Amino acid sequence: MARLWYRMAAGIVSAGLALGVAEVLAAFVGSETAPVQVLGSTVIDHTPGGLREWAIQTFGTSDKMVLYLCMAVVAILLAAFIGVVERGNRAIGSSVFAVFGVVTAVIAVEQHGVSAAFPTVVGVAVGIYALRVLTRRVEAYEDAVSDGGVASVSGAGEAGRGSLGAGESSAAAVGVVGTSVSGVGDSAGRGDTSANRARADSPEAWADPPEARADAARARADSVEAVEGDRLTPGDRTPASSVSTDRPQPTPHPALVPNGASALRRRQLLRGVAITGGVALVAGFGGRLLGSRRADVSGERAAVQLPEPVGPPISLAPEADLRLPGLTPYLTRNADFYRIDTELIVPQLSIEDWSLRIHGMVDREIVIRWADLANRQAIERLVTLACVSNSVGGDLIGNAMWRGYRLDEMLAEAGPHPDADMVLSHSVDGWTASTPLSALTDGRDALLAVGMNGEPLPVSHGYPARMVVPGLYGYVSATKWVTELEVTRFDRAMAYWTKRWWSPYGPVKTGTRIDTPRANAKVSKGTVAIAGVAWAQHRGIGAVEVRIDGGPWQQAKLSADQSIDTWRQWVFEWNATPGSHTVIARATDGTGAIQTADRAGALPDGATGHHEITFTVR
Ligand SMILES: Nc1nc2c(c(=O)[nH]1)N[C@H]1C(S)=C(S)[C@@H](COP(=O)(O)O)O[C@H]1N2
Ligand SMILES: [Mo]
Repeated sequence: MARLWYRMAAGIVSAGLALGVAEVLAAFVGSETAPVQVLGSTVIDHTPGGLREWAIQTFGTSDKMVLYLCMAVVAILLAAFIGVVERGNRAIGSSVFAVFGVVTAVIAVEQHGVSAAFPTVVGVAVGIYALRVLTRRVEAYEDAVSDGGVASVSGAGEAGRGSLGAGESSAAAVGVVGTSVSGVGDSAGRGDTSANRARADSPEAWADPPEARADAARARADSVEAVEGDRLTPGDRTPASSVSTDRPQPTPHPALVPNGASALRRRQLLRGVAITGGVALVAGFGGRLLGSRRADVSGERAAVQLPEPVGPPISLAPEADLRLPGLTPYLTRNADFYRIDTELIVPQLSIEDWSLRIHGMVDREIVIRWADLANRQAIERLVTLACVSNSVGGDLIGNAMWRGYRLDEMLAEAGPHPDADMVLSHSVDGWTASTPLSALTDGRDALLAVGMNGEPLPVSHGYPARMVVPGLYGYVSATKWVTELEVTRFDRAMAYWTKRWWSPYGPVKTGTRIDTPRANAKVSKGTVAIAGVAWAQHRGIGAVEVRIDGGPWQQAKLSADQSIDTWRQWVFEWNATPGSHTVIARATDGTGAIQTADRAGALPDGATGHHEITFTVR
């Protein structure tokens, strides 16, 4: 059983080494070319909408962490399997390993071009080499264990020659024993010679890694030393019998006791596994660190000067935030803002490399560079951004102050054709969103945003530039790290999530969430503030009502109306009676439409239904 574990360990550390080496190379070629990223993004890209939905609902914004963990479990199982099926004389595991390498390399090339295969190819080659070496060590150990007794005896008795009679692959191990002992009887030099002969006679000798040979040589030297240190006299057969009993017994070299060969082989094997595993970890984490250091734009971001917005600065009415304990603040801090994207590694896009190309069905293609933005007028607007995957009562929604440039002005300069109806925005990594051209040109504050709450965009929220369009879910409008606006038509192009069964259109649905009391909370009797947020971006919120224990709908008090593009807080003060209570909330948007009670999941265009919680009053 233990031997199976050794093979598994050999497979796992070899695969780890492959990934580690690839990480180091990817630090130079591009972090997105590391096999972990290549495979991870492939998994994400092929995750059907429903499963993504489930993953986001279940794991929220830690969905990627979960993906990594799942991938790690699969990789470890696979690597263990590869280790178990690998044989010294039949490279079965290596072949499986190589197949995975080739597949990953091909995907990498498809994703990022020919050079993207480099980290995977080199990593897998190194990994296969490690697997071959370690497998031979496992087998040398196994043979030493099964032939151990015989080998020791024959080796001790017949010196190096004994090894010739021993099983093929145990020959090397026997050679070590024979040499040590023959070194006692004859000269160390002759012992070495016979050992070399034994090794040369054995096919295993050739398969033995240089390091193992060095180990064996060291073992020979050790044993000779040990023997001479103990003043063994020539002719003594076994060290044990020759040690005088009136002195403390030195520990004999493992190679000199029965089964010593297996102990030596085991040590070589474990050392090989430990070194390979260690190098894998250092390379993996070192490579990652190196990669992020090399590309990191956080220093550049800290030095970016945001443009001064024109017009009166946003004044937040004091009543825009009810400031109740447990109630979501009106403005979401950058650090608290939900993050949803398909990136495993956040793109590090320098302002030097950034540009926005507006092309497709336009009269003249235009390219806007970072420096060009200085000649444009910036504005600042409050906009609540929501994710289509937000479930009823979920927290994939946030409200920020965005600073940037009007997209309608930029589009007008390019001159969209009259028959165009969609803008397919592309991010630097190839993700796309389909936004109705009308939503970008109808006068709403659709922005190319560069600032969020007074700071340059955080890197994970799209630095240096992203789109923000009031009234639309993020997946059809809020492209982060945006580099291209392709003017086209809905019947000609499909965006990333539309290809995965989500709707091509994603207007935000009216929603309400009860923030306090929390579901299943226990509150003390007296006046309880039932409070939450409600949104209907670009239509505004007209009213919020609550219904307690199936009673009548009652009007909640709303926070000040800041903008039809942002959410509003609401509160209903209730004189709580002891017992268990159920509260439902619903919103009415600025057009007078009441939020539907029909329950629907997020796929394909956003969840509906009233948020309902139960709490206990004591
Ligand atoms: N490049 C890129 N932009 C993207 C996405 C993405 O996966 N890649 N996800 C979109 C989705 S689904 C949402 S809800 C918003 C979330 O923006 P945030 O992470 O800043 O909150 O970004 C949008 N922009
Ligand atoms: Mo989203």
